[in-house]
Amino acid sequence: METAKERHHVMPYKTLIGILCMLLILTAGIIGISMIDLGKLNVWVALLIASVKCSLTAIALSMFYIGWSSYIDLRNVPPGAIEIDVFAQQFSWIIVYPNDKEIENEIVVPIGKPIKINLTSEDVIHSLFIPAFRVKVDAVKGMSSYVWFYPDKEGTFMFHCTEYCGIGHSEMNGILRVVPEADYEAWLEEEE
Ligand SMILES: [Cu+2]
Repeated sequence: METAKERHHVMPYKTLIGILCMLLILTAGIIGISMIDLGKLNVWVALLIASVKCSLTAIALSMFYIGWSSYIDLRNVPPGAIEIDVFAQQFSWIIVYPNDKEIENEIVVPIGKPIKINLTSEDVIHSLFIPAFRVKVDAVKGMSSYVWFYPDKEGTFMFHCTEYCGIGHSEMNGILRVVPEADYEAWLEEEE
């Protein structure tokens, strides 16, 4: 799997896509105007048709651009993210930290650092949902997925499995604690 750093290099493409969209709008406008037979149409009607064409093209491309750039933001993990491995299983979450500390159903993260969660499943399909940070991703056996979020508020939040995975599904919940960095470091070194 490519690293967070490699993925981050996709960011300049947003600018490239913006420029391409502008060029496409311009081209569409020029083609639109050149296709109109000015001899048969009043010039103002011709300009109106051309501008409507340009506007529709611009709206469609803007919608695409907004959707695409939002998607890229969701998928590009900022550099320096703390990587935490999460293994979903019937019916709990195994969390493995960068120092190999392993714990069940509890994610502890420092405030103000991007967090990347690498996710997979040990059995059936599960889905990790952290409503407080608006992220949700499926966990599939034999497949590695990921999601990232930025914990910008301290506190205790819930996370849940949101893919029906069997009789204990509704109990497949955990606690996410966002703490000051010093507390996180101390917690990481604690024996469970
Ligand atoms: Cu589940």
